[in-house]
Amino acid sequence: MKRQRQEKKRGFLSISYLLIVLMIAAFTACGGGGSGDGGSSNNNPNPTPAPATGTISGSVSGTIIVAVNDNGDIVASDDTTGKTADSNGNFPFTLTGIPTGVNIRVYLITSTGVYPMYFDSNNDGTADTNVFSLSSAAAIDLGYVAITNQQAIPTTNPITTQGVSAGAENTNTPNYLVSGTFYTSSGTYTYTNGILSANTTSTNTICNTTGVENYTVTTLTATTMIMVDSNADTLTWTRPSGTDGDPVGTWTMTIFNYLWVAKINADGTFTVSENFKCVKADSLHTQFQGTDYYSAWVSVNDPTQQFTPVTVEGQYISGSLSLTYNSSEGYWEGSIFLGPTPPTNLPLTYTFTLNSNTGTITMTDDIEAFVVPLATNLSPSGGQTVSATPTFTWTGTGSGTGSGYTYMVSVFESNCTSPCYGIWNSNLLTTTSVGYSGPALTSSGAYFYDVLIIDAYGNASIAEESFVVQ
Ligand SMILES: [Ca+2]
Ligand SMILES: [Ca+2]
Repeated sequence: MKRQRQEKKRGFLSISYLLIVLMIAAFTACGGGGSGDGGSSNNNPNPTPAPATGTISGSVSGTIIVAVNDNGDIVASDDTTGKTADSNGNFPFTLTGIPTGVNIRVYLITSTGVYPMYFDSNNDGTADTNVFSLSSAAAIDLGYVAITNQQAIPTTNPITTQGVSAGAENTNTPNYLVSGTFYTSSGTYTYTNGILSANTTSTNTICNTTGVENYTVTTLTATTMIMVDSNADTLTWTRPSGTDGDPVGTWTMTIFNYLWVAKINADGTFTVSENFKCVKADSLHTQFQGTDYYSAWVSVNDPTQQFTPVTVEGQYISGSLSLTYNSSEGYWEGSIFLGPTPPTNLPLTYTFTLNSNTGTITMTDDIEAFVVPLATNLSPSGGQTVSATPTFTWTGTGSGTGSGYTYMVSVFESNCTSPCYGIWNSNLLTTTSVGYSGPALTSSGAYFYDVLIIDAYGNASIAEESFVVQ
């Protein structure tokens, strides 16, 4: 019984670490300047010319604007935060690098929701589709884009621009846009010798704090910026186009169900807008001696412990659950046992009450799904003796990851005492193997590791095995 509790506890800590990965991402306020270690194209004397791309511009009353392709991948974005309003009180936006020959959808994200841009494809006076494509490097000026009846309607129909044609309506909204509540952090940055140092001076998220965070930029090309934070977590940002080695631009990053838009400005300022929730209710599925355990893990990121107490109400909680502050990790946490089979009355909604000297904040998060499959055939296993740099392999959910699943591996010391924190976490993976690249493993040391299958919302299943280092 004790062993069982330990296993479950480790699992919770695994997922909490994953949360911390996300929390740290939320802090990511990039910086710029210009030295840069450059990308591979620096070494290419004859770079391939970039394909022709178009632009989309217009004005809005204040929002994030994203253009996505059929896969839901962001191809361009802008954020009016920090921009100067025109004489009508509206803010200009420009989406650059719009690929040609690709179906494009544009979304406006405001404090009240996410609005697809619709237009009239057949000139009958009624907007009927949200999809268009560019056959050439067109420059589309939409004029002012108004929100009407839950749609974003441009003053100028995009298909009146030569080289632009309408496509069939697509009513899918990318997962990372479903939460329309965005928070903004801003400040100043420097970018020197590959270190992006961001000083956040203002934030309206409940979980971020002001102050300096340093990121090591390992890749900075025209379209990709990869940075590693102080916890060795890797954050990958993309932009449609830009200057090799120069971080100035508008970057996006999606992790699970969340979107970050970082604007790195030439004047040394930055803004980061994100819809990541600082309160989380996620499901966990573990198994011990053939029995399944489903639970909810609830957490509130609160690095400065500005809140106390923090309580949660929701399904499978009698009355309210008072969360425990984890001072090592800087968040409140608690777990709720849901049973040996996943509840079917989804979503489960949990309401968090955060008390502080300045008042009470109420926020909610849902559990939308459960991850039923567990990784199997874990290797190494059963306390097997391995090298100090083992490769972990497992059988996942079939070809690829399917259903938006990704994998993550977390390693723990077997003799760690509660609370037991992981010593290494992989990045999110789509492969079914990964080499250990954490702190040196102790000779003759005994370790546990978890293989998590994680869905698009951050819910997870956890399989666990053990190994010993030679
Ligand atoms: Ca029409
Ligand atoms: Ca959730």
